[in-house]
Amino acid sequence: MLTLEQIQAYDRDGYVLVPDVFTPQEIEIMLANVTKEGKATKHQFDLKDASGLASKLALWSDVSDDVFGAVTTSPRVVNGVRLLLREEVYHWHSKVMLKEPRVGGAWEWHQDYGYWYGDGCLYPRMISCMIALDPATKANGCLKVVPGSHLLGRFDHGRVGGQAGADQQRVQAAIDRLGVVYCEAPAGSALFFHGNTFHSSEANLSDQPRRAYICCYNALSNVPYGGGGHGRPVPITMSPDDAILRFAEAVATG
Ligand SMILES: O=C(O)CCC(=O)C(=O)O
Repeated sequence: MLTLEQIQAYDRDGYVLVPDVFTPQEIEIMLANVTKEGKATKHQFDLKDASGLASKLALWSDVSDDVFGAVTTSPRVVNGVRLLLREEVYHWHSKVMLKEPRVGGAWEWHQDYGYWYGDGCLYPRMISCMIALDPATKANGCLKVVPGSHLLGRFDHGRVGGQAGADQQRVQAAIDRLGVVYCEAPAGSALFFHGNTFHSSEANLSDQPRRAYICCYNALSNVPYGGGGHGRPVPITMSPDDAILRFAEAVATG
């Protein structure tokens, strides 16, 4: 459960990093599911940065009856998001982010609501929760954020490499005023960030992978107009707190 201080930090900064949300055993199970043949490999594609380096990404909108679904519906994540948004939420989409050693590309500065806006969401009442599967460091391309940028409103976005990137001059002005924080994060931590928080990450030129699982949620009051968008706008049925361990046991015992 988030503390009052963590909620206040999120309101002020547009992000909050919460350590030890998942145990080393749970992270090991998630990583095994990232690397084995299945959902994470089936949906995988490359997204190039401006210099041509690629990050791998697998994205889906359904809540599957597996380890990934257990994380997406974990009360540790969903209750956090509900507390930060102060309302009921639904699952928008989830994604596995793979930054491979030495070749994993950068993510350009953007707001997630920069493009979710185009899906027909009227408000930026949307939150992402980034779960570190490896320790995320400056060297392997951890997420960077502009603190307080969630209060700037939505900037225009265009194409930068294969990605959606925000108006670079305006982003630089925001950085000059607000600064940048490198969100170095231990494995098992969860970084909650607002749909309008500016974020990016640098290429992974280290020898270590930087893998993460990001679950994204929308407020139930913010269902896109026009029938577009991601996910099914229904309240989330939360999984039991030991669901990840139970899935792994079920697979192990056949
Ligand atoms: O994985 C990263 O470093 C960046 C991810 C990101 O920017 C996003 O999912 O919107």
